[in-house]
Order: sequence, then C-alpha cells, then structure tokens
Amino acid sequence: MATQYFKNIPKIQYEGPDSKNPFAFKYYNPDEIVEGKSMRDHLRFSIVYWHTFINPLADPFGMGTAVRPWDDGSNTVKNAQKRVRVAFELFEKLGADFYAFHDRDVAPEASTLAQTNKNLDSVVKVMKEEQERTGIKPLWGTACLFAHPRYVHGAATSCNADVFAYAAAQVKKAIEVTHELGGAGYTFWGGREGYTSLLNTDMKREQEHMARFMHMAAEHKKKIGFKGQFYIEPKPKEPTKHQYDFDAATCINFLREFDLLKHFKLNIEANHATLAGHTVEHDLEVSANAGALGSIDANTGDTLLGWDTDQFPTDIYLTAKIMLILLKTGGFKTGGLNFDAKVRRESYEPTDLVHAHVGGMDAFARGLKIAAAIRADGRLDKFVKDRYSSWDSGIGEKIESGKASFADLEKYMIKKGKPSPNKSGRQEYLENIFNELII
Ligand code: XLS
Ligand code: CA
Ligand code: CA
Repeated sequence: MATQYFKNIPKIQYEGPDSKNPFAFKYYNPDEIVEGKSMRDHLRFSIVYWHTFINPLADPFGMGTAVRPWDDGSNTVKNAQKRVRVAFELFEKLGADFYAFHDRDVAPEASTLAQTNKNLDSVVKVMKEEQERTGIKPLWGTACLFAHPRYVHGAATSCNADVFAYAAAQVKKAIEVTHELGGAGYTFWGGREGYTSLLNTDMKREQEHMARFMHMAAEHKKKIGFKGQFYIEPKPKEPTKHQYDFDAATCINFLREFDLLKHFKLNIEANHATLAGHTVEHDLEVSANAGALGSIDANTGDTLLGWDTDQFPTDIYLTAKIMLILLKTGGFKTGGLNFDAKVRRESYEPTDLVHAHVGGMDAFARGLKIAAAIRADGRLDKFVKDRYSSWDSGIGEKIESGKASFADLEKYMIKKGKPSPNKSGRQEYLENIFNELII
C-alpha cells in the first residue's frame, strides 16, 4: 500500500507552458512524440535514492537541516523498509520510470558482512513489492565503496588485500540485488580509487588491481546471467586528490588498456565533467566517439563554487546542448537521465524535493524540444558539413582513405604552391542561430 507523506501534492501532470501551477509540468509531456519517439522514452528520468532520501543536507560547517517526517532517525531495517514505501510514493507522483541506489542507501550496514547482506535482502523484498505495484525499476544499482572507514585507502585499489576482498564481496552482492530487481544497469564510481601522495603509493599496481576487480565483476555478471549494462562514472577529484577515473578520456584509456571496453560504457555526470575542466558536452562527445556513451547523471555545478555541488539542472542552454548530442548519437539504449542532484541546505522541506525534480524534468523536456528544433532547422549541421567539405573529394578524400603518403602530399603542395584560403569559423553567427531556436 502506498504511503501518504506527499498527500498534499497531486500526481504531477502536463499542463503546458501557460500553466502557473507549480505542481504541473510545463514542458514534459510524457506521451508527446518528438523525432518519432515519446518524450518519456527519450528522457528516461531516474531519481536517486541517496540525495533524495538519505542526504541530511549537512555541510562542513553545519548539521543536516532536512525535515523528513517519515524517518524515525534510527538505523534499523524497519525504518529502511518504510523509507522504500515513501520513496516509491514520490517516484510515482513525479511520474519517473526509474530510480538509482547504493546498497548502503537502502539498507543499514551491520557489524558483519553476513548480517549486512541479510539486512539488504529484507529491504530488497519491500523494493520488489513496490516495483511490482508501480512498474518503476532501477536504472542502475551500485555499491558504496567510499563511506566506511575500511575504505580509507581505497576499495579495489587499496594497499590492503583484505579490503579488496571485502569490496569484491560487496559488489558481488550489489550486482546480484540489482539483477533481482531487474535493473537496466550497474555503475562503478570509484570514490576512493585514487591517491593523495605518490610517496606512499604504487600507482601501477593499484590500477592493475582495479582492472582485475572489474574483470571479476564482468565474470560474475556473466555467471549469474545479469544482462544490464556496466558503467564507469568519471570524476576528477573529491574525495581523493588524484582520481584514477579522472574524465571520459582517462576512463576510456583505462578500459582499453585492460581489455574492458567491451564490458563497460560511461555514465557521464555534468558536475564531474566541469570539475575536470571540461564541459559536459565535451565528455559526452568523447564517450560517444568511442561508442561508449551509456548514461547521464543529470545535474550541474555552481560557477562560483569549485566543488561538487550536485544541483538540479535548470539551465535550458545546458539541457539543449546535452540533448543535441544525445539525439545525434541515437539516444539512450539502457541509460537515462539520472538526477544525481540534491536540494540546497536551505530547501529542507519534502515539498522542495518535488519542486526540484519537476524543474529538472521540465528543463530537460524543453532541452529536448530545442535540440529537435535545431536539428529540424538544419543550419548548424549544414555549417559543420560545409566546413569539412575539403575532405569529401580531391586531396582530402585521398588522405582519409589512406591513399596518400607524406611524399604525395609534398608533391601536391609543391605543385599547388600554397593552401586554399581558410574560411571564418563564424562562432558568433552560430551562437545567434542557437539563441534564435531557444524557444
Ligand atoms: C559522487 C558520485 C556518486 C555516484 C554513485 O560524486 O556522483 O554519487 O554517482 O556512486
Ligand atoms: Ca553521479
Ligand atoms: Ca557529483
């Protein structure tokens, strides 16, 4: 039976851009067709368990402010089971089809691994009931390998082999649980997989261990018949100074070096890309070019704060740029837009969770429509195509098809004397077109 903690909030429905109702979508119209597919299937919204139901909204200077009337504050299975019912009440009201969770978000850790696994099973039972009641499923599951003090030196990259073994046992169970719940994927975010000082670190050995860990995970996945997609999520820093999964390019290089690319795709988080000194579009494009774009953690940072603020995305330029890349690459297969985002410490009431998600969903729905309009307009595409037209015939075509050597090119240029003139990149003109189509 559904709980009633959000009883003053109606099921969020589409009312269109003229609506002034804060509890209605202005742009997200799940069944509306865009480029031949429903908005729901394009966007595949997912809500995270950790920020939405566990995060107390503390910061380094002050305690948590979150008011969560359903939570009795105890670290018990009973409290965790109740929290599941409330979570699904909110997922349903928002009309999200997916959610994401860490093992330790959903069930309390006990003093032994065996008891911890039992706790998890007891809560998973309730998750299954709620999934069956609502049809909502995990976009992905994951294991928390960074919060407990045992992971102080890392998990798969720990200097302590026993800690590696513990982490492996934890991931084994987390994959099994995700499989049991019909999850579409499983994510590896190596929170402590990095280092702070080379004076005490054997980097080569640590990275080899991480690769071994992932191979074992892939073997176990096969063994239990889990068909969900594995993802690696890049992040450059925080908590460690040097994270091994720095950005998309670093992750892809690691996967390729250790023959793991066939088992993994990337889960790109917007705020992590910006911490790495990139735009999220850059990391999405890098992943897509390697055939490894899997899923997106949809959030944003704050330009004035230099850390992982995990805010809800509200900027329609950002969402339009993300959706443009996604449409170009054919959209999500197993992934989705996962709001790995939290409300601000000052927004501590349950209602704020609703406003935050409604805003994020609408921002992406609008981004999708803008991206589709840009593609239908065609001017940006045509500009890029024309810009590279020297490669479509003549010497360009010869180079691309591998039919020209350095000596051929020398001969060609000596005969020609100088290259044909360059043309303007017209960036401002293109930005104007983008603005014209932001509707
Ligand atoms: C932390 C990460 C984390 C992963 C899942 O910065 O974003 O939440 O998405 O472990
Ligand atoms: Ca994330
Ligand atoms: Ca983050």
